[in-house]
Amino acid sequence: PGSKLSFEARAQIATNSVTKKLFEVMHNKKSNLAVSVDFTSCDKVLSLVDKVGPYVCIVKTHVDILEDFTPEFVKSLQMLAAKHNILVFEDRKFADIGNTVKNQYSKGLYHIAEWADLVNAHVVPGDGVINGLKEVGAPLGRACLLIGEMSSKGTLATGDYTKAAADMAKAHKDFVIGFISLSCLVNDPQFVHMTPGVQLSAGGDKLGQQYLTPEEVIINRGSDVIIVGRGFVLKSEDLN
Ligand code: 5BU
Repeated sequence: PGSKLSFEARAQIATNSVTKKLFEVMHNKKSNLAVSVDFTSCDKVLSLVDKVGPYVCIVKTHVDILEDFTPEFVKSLQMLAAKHNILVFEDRKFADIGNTVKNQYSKGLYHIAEWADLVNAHVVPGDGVINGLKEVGAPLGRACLLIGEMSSKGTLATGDYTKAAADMAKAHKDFVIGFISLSCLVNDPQFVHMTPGVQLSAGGDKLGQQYLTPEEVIINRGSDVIIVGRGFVLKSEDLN
């Protein structure tokens, strides 16, 4: 499954500027690794981003788990992202009516739209969630991934739900640039597929996370980007 085109060729045909930049970064850095920096302190996040910067195409954040968040954190993160040529993906998983997600995206403590190249959204509300995010994000040159599948045990995002997510993405190609999924959902080289729940050996954690191997995800299932958190980070130090 998936596109057989190179990331370089996909960058050339990409119509969305975030897609284009992502494929260029992936081609130039020869990396399809997104690191999920799930620390709860800003310093730990920043220091890991600086260390892995040369080797990754994306850093994925959960800004709402930081215990010492300040606006300066965002400035430092953006400096590191520029230094290492990385895209920033805030894994916010928006899942409300359009008017609410608009505010969650642009306001509150985090002003996510000001610094995150990419965010993601659940499709359970219907496409109002996309329209709300788009009103804020499109003028800023941001983009969104839809959650078509999840890595966790017992996920309800399967079958018709996944298919509906794919259809929603196709109907919003100006702002939705792809999916969080466990495999290639739409065989269109303009869509990017990113897969969490990846470690070098298959398995899981005590809270229902399930891991596939990079080989399974990229080669057998045709995804584009592996998202790795603890498999990458916990080897050297505890996440918290
Ligand atoms: P891990 O440490 O590699 O298990 O971390 C996986 C990350 O990806 C973590 O930040 C999750 O919140 C995120 N994630 C996921 O694991 N599974 C999903 O289906 C989605 C996000 Br969507």
